[in-house]
Amino acid sequence: MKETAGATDGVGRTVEYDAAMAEVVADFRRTVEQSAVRLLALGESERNRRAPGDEGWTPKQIVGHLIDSAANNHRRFVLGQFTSDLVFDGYAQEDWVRVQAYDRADWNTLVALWRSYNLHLAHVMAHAPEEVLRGERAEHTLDRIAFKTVPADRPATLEYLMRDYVGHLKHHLRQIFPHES
Ligand code: NI
Repeated sequence: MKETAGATDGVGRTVEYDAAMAEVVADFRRTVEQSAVRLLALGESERNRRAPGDEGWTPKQIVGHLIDSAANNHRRFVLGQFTSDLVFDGYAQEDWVRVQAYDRADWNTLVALWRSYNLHLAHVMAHAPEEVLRGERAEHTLDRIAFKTVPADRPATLEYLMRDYVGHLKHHLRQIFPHES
């Protein structure tokens, strides 16, 4: 699913978002480490088979898209710690996947980059001060850039954006490994 087309669920106070941030980060790290092992074990034909999903991407393109998501959200997670708003641009996701020719990239390199980039984002999340994470921002673009959007007239938090990032990552991993929770 596109990050710009997620279902609206208000400010995200659903069961999915109730865990403490430390648990979210621990779960995120575990997901990344375990998935990296499983991704590397995929055979050549499995990596290049179209996975279920609106985009019709292969696992290679999905991992590429997740690297793009990591890169775009990296800037948001950093900037959001010293700006008062959460006003960020989206990115043309299909175009990013296309021009980077992820379908022809080396699989081991892609998975290693995906793993390392996400472990760094976990580190960034773990070191963001709680008051910064929880501070409500009236001005934001999460009605457009979030996976599960926040209405423009409701405040958003950096914590929400980080949790939403992990939710998006898991959504795409389920396209590759549909039998996982
Ligand atoms: Ni996506």
